[in-house]
Amino acid sequence: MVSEIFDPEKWESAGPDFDDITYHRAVDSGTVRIAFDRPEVRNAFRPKTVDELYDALDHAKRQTDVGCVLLTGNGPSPKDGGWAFCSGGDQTVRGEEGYEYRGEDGKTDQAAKGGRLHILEVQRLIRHIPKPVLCVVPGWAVGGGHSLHVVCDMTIASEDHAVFKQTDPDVASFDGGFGSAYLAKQVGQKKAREVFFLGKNYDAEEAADMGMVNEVVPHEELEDVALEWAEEMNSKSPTAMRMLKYAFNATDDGMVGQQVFAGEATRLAYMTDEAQEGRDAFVEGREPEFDEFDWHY
Ligand code: S0N
Repeated sequence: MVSEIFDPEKWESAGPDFDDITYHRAVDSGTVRIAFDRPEVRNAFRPKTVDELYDALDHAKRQTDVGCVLLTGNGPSPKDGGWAFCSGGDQTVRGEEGYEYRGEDGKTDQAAKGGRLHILEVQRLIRHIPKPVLCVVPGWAVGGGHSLHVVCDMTIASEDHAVFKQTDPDVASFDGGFGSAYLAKQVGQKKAREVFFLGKNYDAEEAADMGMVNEVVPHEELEDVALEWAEEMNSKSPTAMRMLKYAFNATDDGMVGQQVFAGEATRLAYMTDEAQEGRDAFVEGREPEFDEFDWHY
């Protein structure tokens, strides 16, 4: 079972198989669904989970017929029925130098040793993937899991089970980037400091009132509403959606935001006759003829 609220008839495998996440594509649709699949630990991520999440997102990014990406968590927990989107970094694999992932044979994965905090690479991929990423929160969104919801383009949450909570200072970790600074852009400085400094629980309604959740949805309808939102977004102009996402990002992303936005502008410019004349002139060893092209106003 993927999730009690997941309808298997609407989905098929999206390609690569993973252990710590599931990756599906809606039938006859450009929507993909990536889900944490460690419900017994409230979908905490270990280094392997993060690697798989990165790979799935990168795969979705490269599919030109894929639009919206849903990021969610499977559930409920077979142990106690609890629901989670993600409870952040798996604290049992956090060693003195950072994360140490012990594989099936009990040996430490050297690639994960040394405190490589690569969930931040996933955050950046969510931020820069040229498609909307909708966070679908069926239960706990905690610590690094809370930060992932913050960086997604939009969030919808279960009315019955979603709980938003920041425990970073309780476990002596701190997301000083999107998790905190960008959260403050969403909910305001005072509220963001309250979220981190007090570590209170907020239900879906409170999170929506604060401005970090777009819609509160009855639990049983969460996956259906997520798919409806995704299909709505997929029906829009891909170029407009991409440029809008990058425009929203640009004001907060400094020169990287400018670079990403400008990269898309360059790609669009390359499609013009004017750009093709520049390229052709070079390849043909002649001076370019730009006279016929307007100085638009
Ligand atoms: C989620 C909470 C609030 C749920 O409480 P509840 O419902 O009472 O369930 P529990 O009985 O507590 O949990 C059920 C089982 O799940 C295990 N478990 C839960 N969360 C984790 C976890 N994060 N790691 C490992 N195991 C977890 C429980 O142990 C329990 O197992 P059993 O059944 O065997 O007893 C509650 O569980 C809770 O508070 N969890 C911890 C939340 C937390 O502190 N997370 C870590 C916060 N920090 C980060 O995420 C690091 C941030 C991060 O990753 C990062 C950020 C920026 C830059 C880099 C990084 C990086 O480190 O990579």
